[in-house]
Amino acid sequence: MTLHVDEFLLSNVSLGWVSYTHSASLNTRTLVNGTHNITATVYDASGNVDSSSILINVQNLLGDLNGDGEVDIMDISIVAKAFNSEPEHPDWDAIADVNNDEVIDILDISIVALEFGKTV
Ligand SMILES: [Ca+2]
Ligand SMILES: [Ca+2]
Repeated sequence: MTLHVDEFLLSNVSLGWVSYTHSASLNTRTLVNGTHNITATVYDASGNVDSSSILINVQNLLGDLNGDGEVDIMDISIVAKAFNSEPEHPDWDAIADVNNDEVIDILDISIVALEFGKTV
């Protein structure tokens, strides 16, 4: 997600053009499906505040760990690579913890396997 500000206005009068970009990361795969509101808020040194919002629609496919829109062997391999790990283990990959129980095991593989072949 990137916020790009080009022009600052004071009571609809331009204070000049400024090029400023700020980026932030948002892993939408960790969000529940549905509509989410993202708000960017800008503060200045005088205490003025303004914000703008956009809506995003998240439709994650259960088992699609690499986010390519289908559940296939690549997703199974992500779980297999992290198999038998817990947080802090070098093989740990949070995305492979499909059931969010902080261990990557046969339950995670079975969830992906049950969804195998599904597409967005
Ligand atoms: Ca996939
Ligand atoms: Ca798990």
